[in-house]
Amino acid sequence: MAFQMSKLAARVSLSKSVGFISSAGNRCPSHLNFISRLAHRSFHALRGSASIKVLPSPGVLRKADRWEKVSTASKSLHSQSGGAVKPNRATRVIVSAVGVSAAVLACLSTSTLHAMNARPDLNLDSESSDWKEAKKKLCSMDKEKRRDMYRVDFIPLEKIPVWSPSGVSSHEPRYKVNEELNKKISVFTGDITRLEIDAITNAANKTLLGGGGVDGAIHRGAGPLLRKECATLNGCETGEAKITGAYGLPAKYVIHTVGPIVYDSVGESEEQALTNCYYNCLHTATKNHLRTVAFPCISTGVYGYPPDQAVEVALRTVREYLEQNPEKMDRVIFCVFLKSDKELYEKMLPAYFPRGSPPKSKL
Ligand code: AR6
Repeated sequence: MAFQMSKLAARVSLSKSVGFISSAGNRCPSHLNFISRLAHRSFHALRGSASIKVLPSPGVLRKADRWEKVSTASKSLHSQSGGAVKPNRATRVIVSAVGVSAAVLACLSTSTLHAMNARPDLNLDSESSDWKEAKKKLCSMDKEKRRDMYRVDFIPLEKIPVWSPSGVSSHEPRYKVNEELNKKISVFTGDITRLEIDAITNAANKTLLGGGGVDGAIHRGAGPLLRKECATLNGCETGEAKITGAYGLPAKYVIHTVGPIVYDSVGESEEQALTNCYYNCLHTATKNHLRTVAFPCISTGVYGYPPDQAVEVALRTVREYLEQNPEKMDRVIFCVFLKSDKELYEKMLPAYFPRGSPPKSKL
């Protein structure tokens, strides 16, 4: 009985702390709240029949304080109830039920507290969180801690191979062989939001407030704080680039750019605007000491830039930027989503990043 009472006391304290976790972290599953309410009601019923004094509410306590209160509360109830309280059978049934609930809840609450510990005061899911505070905290975390915060699965840089040509290129090289630059290029097929690198670039619109395609995927992955930060940037003109935190994404930053819209055919101004997108994103990255960057195929979705022309702009601009700033960038990843884009990049890369010819056989 004393054991059950101790659990009950623990439950009273825990129900408060779980309530706190629920409102702060929005991570408390509804069944926990249900158990919490059930236990609370049972406790009040028991209090009426057994004349037990209610402990002062612990309110929102620090984790250590909460556990201290739990143990004090257990002792207090134990001594108060010792022999003097003789509950009837119905009360014993209620107490047992509450005891089991408390044990289950204690386990669940412990794991919730661990999760809270891993995500200290940082809720990336809530629109009411302070984006500046969140950005600052994320920037100060090491990689292991940040990994607890990701809202999507991640792919580390080590799992993204450096590009190597498959088969013989039908294109004449347009630049000299430079093996140092070749080591900085990757082609990744898949979702850009999963890349754990310094910065991913976003094919955004002028409002920077989100949209469809890759823009939508980035905003969904990052969570509501990305939109909050974007709302402070006064939009973005075509060809420009603006940088924000990446919040729940594995990348550290998002560089937003707005590609040109192609209505009929690509003219000089569209081509220049797309060149500016790639250049300004790379420039923004290096200005912020970011050394690993991924690009989606900017403008080639709903903005209608023909992919076979866009690939040439992308490769030329990156090649020339790397030639001029070889020491400032470790890796540029061309992130392709469609099989047709993957084939285009595979076909065109040897023209912009040619490999050295293999040594000639002396036979
Ligand atoms: N990861 C990588 N690439 C992706 C992903 C992803 N998760 N999703 C799509 N793509 P688009 P745009 C590819 O239309 O043409 C938005 O509504 C996609 O296959 O996203 O520059 C903005 O808000 C394509 O190759 O961008 C703007 O209003 C590429 O990303 C507008 O679309 C770009 O397609 C911008 O249009």
